[in-house]
Amino acid sequence: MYPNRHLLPPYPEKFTIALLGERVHLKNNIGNMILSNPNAFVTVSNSHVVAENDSFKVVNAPDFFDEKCEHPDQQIIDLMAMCYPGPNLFILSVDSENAQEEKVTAQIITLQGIFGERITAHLVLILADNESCHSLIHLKEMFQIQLATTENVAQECRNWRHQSLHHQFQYDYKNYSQDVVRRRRTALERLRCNPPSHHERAGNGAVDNTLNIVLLGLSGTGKSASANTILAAGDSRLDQRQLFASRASSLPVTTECEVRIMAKPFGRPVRVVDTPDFGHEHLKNPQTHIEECKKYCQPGLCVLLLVLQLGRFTDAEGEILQSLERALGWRIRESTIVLLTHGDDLKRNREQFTSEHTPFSNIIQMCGGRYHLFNNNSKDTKQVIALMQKMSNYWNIFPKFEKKALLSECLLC
Ligand SMILES: Nc1nc2c(ncn2[C@@H]2O[C@H](COP(=O)(O)OP(=O)(O)OP(=O)(O)O)[C@@H](O)[C@H]2O)c(=O)[nH]1
Ligand SMILES: [Mg+2]
Repeated sequence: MYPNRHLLPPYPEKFTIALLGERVHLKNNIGNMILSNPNAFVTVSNSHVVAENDSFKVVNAPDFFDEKCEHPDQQIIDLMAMCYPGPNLFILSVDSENAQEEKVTAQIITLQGIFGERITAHLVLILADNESCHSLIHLKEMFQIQLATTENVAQECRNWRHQSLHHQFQYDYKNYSQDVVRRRRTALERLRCNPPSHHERAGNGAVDNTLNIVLLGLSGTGKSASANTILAAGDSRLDQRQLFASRASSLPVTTECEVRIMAKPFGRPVRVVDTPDFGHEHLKNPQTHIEECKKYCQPGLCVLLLVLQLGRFTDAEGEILQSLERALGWRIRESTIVLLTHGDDLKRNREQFTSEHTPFSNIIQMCGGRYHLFNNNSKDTKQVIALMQKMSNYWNIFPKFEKKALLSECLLC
C-alpha cells in the first residue's frame, strides 16, 4: 500500500478517541464497548489510561472538569500528546445523575475554551440512558454535535470511523503553549484579585467584598455611557477623566477593559468594569481582552449587564449572549441583567416600549426575564437605585436594600 517508505503515514491509521467525563466507571464501560474487550479498562485511575485494538485507540482521560483536579493544563497536554497528531473523536460521557442541561452545556463550553470552537464537529455526547438522551436532544442542534447512548456506542463508533477514517482533529499544537501560559496567568491573577469566596480572607487579612459589575455588549450600544451613569449616581462630582470615554463613533471607542472603583455606594464596594466589543472586527488582540475580562467576570462574583440599544436589533444582537458565553466560557445568563439603553427615545410611551422591546424578549427570557431600562442622558439617580435594587432582589448582594417591591417612580422599570 505504501511502496515508498517516505510516503508512509507517520502514525498508524487507528481511529483515536479522547474519552472524557466525570465518572471513571462509565468511561471504562464505554471504552470497553468500543474496543469489544471487557478487560481493556478496569482500573479506577486519576491519570490517563490508553487501550487499543486493531481499529481503535482510546485514551481515557482524567476528569479535568473537576475543580479539584490538580494541574488541569498538564492533564490536557498529556491527553493531546497521547492522541498526537490529534484525536479523531472526542467523547464526552455523562452519567444519569449529572445530565442536567446547565451542567452539560457548561462542560461543552469549557471544552470549546480548551480545544477551540471547532471541537464540536468532532464531539459526541454519550448519555447513560434514553431519558437523558431525550431531555438533552436539543443540544445536538445547539452545538452541532452528535448524541448517542451507551447502548449503541460501539456500533456508532464503527459508523463514525467509517465516515471519517482520515479526518484527524487538527488541534492547533502550535499556539497551545502560549494559550496555556495565558490561561495559567489569568488563573493566578484571578486568585490575586478575587479570592475564591467572598467569605475567605484575602492575603492582607481583609475580606474582599467588592462586587464586580461588568458591562458587556456590542460597540455603540451605550456600555460606557451606562457605566458612567452608574458612577455618577455614586458621586455626581466626578470629572471627565474619572469617567469612561463615551461618544458616537463608527469605530470602537473602548478598546480595552477599564475599571473604576466606587467606595461603598449601596453598602458594599463596587468595581465597575467597562469592556470593548470583543467581536468587533477592528478590535486588536480580542483574546487578550477576553482573558482580562474573565478576571472580573467569574460565576458568583459579579453581576453582568448585557447592554442593548433600543431600536437596534441585527443578527449580531440576536447572537450576542451565546457568543459572549462562548468567549467567557460559562453560562453568564445566570448572572446577567439585560440593560436596554436609549430609554429617553421612548418619551414615556408604553406602547412604543413594548414594540421596541419585543425583538429583545428572547434574550431577556434567556436571562431569566431580568432587564432594566436606562436613559443615559438623564442625571436622575433613581434609575440606578432601581437597578441596584433589582440586583439585590435577584441575588441579595446589597445590604442597603431589603427584598421589597421595586421603586415604581423609575421610567417604565
Ligand atoms: N440618547 C441617548 N444616547 C445614548 C444613550 N446611551 C448611550 N448613548 C450614546 O450612544 C453613543 C455610544 O455610547 P457609548 O457608551 O460610547 O457606547 P459603547 O457601547 O461604550 O461603545 P464602544 O466603546 O465603542 O464599545 C454615545 O454618543 C452615547 O452618548 C442613551 O440612553 N440615550
Ligand atoms: Mg465604550
